[in-house]
Formats: sequence, C-alpha cells, structure tokens
Amino acid sequence: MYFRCITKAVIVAFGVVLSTLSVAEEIKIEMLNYGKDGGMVFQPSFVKAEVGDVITFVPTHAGHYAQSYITPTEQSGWKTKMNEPFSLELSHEGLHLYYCPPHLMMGMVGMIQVGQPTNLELVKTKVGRLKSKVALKPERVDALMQQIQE
Ligand SMILES: [Cu+2]
Repeated sequence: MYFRCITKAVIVAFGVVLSTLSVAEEIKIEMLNYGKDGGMVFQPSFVKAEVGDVITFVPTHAGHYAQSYITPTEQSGWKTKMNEPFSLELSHEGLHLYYCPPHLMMGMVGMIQVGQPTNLELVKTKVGRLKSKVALKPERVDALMQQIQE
C-alpha cells in the first residue's frame, strides 16, 4: 500500500514535470486504403495531443487528403493536398473534426483533441450534419465522439 502510494506520487510528479516542460511531439496520421479499422481510414483516427504538437498527415496510400470540418475557435480551417504530406501545428486547445473529401461517404473521418475540448458544444451541434453524409460506417463518427476526454 505504502509502495503503491509512492509509485502514484512519482507518476503524478513526473506528469507535472512533463506538462511543465511541454515537449512538442510530432504525431503521424496515415491515410490508408485499408487499416486496422477497415477500408478508407485515417490511422490513428483519434489523436489526443497538446498545444504545440505537430500533426503530420502521411499519404501512405494514394488518393487521399484531409480537410477540417471543425477546428478550435481560434485556429483557422485547414486542408491538405492530395497525396502530399502535410504538417499541422496545433496552436489552440479544442477539437479538430476532419475528413477525407473523396471518401467521406465511406466513413473516412478523424478527430484530434488538443488539450481540453473547448469547442465540444459546437462539435455536438454540427457533427450530425457530417455524419449524415457518411453512407458506410457512420458509427465511426460516433466512435470519435466517444473518445473525447472531458
Ligand atoms: Cu480518402
């Protein structure tokens, strides 16, 4: 019990140090014809990140790009170029909900949570409209919503 408390304290202290240093991370998201969750996917489709981290969209398979549907309030919308890698610097807290325009119908959607989900209410309001355009695997949109950490 005593040992467990110490372990927990160390982990908490380590977490505080990490968040204070806030080392920027590069996080890769692959664009795939086929991945762990089936056809036409961003992998990973849900990413939890922090302000200052950089997302790189990697066009592992051809024929994909990514476009934001919702971004954190202070961060402007973004769009990658077909078959080209793209780096996105996460400048503000909140949720990015995005999709691959040619494969939205097939459920090629993704989400990036940056820190706190500051724009969650807006996302909840608008997500239905995006989901209505997904003919195959609309449950992927729900799965993204369920992974949001409040
Ligand atoms: Cu695609």
